[in-house]
Amino acid sequence: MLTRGADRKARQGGAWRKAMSSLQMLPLLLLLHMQLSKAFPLPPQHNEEKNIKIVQNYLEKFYQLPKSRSQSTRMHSNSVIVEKLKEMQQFFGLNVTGKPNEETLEMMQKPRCGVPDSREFMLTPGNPKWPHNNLTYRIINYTPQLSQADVEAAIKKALQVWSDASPLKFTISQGKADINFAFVQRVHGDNSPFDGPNGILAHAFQPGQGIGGDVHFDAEETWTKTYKNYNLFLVAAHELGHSLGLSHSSDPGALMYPNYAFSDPSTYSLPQDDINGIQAIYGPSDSPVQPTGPSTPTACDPRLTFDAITTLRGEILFFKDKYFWRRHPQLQSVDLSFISLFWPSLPSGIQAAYEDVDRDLVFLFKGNQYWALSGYDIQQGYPKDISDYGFPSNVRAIDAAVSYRAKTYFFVNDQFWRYDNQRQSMEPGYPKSIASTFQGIESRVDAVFQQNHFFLFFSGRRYYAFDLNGRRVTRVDRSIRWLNCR
Ligand code: 01S
Ligand code: CA
Ligand code: ZN
Ligand code: ZN
Repeated sequence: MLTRGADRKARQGGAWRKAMSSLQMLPLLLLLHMQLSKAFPLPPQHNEEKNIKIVQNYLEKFYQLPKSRSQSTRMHSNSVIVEKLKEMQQFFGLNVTGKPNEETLEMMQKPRCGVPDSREFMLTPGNPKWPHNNLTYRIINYTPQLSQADVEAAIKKALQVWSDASPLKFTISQGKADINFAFVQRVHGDNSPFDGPNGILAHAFQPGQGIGGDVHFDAEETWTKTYKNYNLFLVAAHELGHSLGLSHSSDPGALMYPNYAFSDPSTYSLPQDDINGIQAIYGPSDSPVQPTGPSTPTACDPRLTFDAITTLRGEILFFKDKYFWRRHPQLQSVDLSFISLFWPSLPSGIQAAYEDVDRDLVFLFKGNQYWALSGYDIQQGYPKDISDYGFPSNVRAIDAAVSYRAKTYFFVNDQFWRYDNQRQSMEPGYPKSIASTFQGIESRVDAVFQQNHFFLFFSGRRYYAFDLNGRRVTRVDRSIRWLNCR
């Protein structure tokens, strides 16, 4: 077994080095093609193409490999693919080769990882569960990076996430306990060594005797109680899902989704998919009101509305809760991503956004606060207060904003303000009624952005294309059209 693995590793390593030295400049497509040929010695042509697609799609979906449609954009740099592959192999405990070899392809094709539309929780194989609802826990040791009180608070809060959604109760114990929490590193006696900073952050054992239910945190990670990587509460909550009998979910918004994503602990609410999962094992909560949680938005849900929309250097960003969709202008492809993945310190629920093309900045608004982004970097000194723009103090939040020809339009209820970007002041004579200037825009605006000589207003399930030259609405259609839905 060991020899075979090592042998295979050496063989493929050789092939890879050869490929690297002679084909440095070849596009990814060809390299992948060659590697896949190595993994499958005699595959028919269509099989190779299929495998390339599998790798491509998998890495795009789960490892943020930039999406590609055309030949030219498919040529990601080699090192990006290799790194993404390594990350994936690391994650699944495969040989970390950076190559799409047999076991990697196999793993990519397992339904729990790859099926795009089975967005659901998974029970652990064999459906293990605790035979009683009163569980005990114990914290074996601590990390020097947080105070003991902070570690205890993080774990207590993580336990509460699950007890609030189920009939389970957790009690701390000084002696023997069902669930033991420990910070350990590298080889630590359970045949699943940790890997130093990043990669695997923690693991947990399914319900059972002895080590069953126990949670191990990689002691070499930086553990925090903030948005900085990695928030102990969020990881502990994920691990506890495993301790209670849940496997990874394919819903990208679920706590049990394999990848770490930051979410503000102070407003944390267990996602609906995880609630469904824990209740499938232990039944509903004892409390009279059943908990509900946020559901991951689906692009083509006809009820979908947007929080805010802006362009950003040619892309269009559609904000919704803790997510945003990114639409590429030429490819017209749309991906869902987390706000926190791009901007860890931003809140969810952005209410308005606009791009100042002249300053190459994007501004995001929530309540009375706003942030400036340069590309994907938040500028120093933010958030600031919207009173900077000259809003009266009764304006507490902005519904929508858009900038065009050095003026910025802010929409609040049925009125709008106009701000002069150069003079940096609100223009006199505002607010005005939206309907008087933008005829055909009758209701409150959720979001607006500019494209060519149009303002695209979004209100509920519809959008309105307002022609700035003709000063009238020239098209009304369903909002989700922008996400390539019918
Ligand atoms: N633990 O539960 C995990 O999912 C491991 C990988 C397993 C293959 C052991 C892990 O540390 N995954 C990373 C992680 O961030 C990616 N897990 C915690 C989380 O909050 N998703
Ligand atoms: Ca690690
Ligand atoms: Zn362990
Ligand atoms: Zn996990």
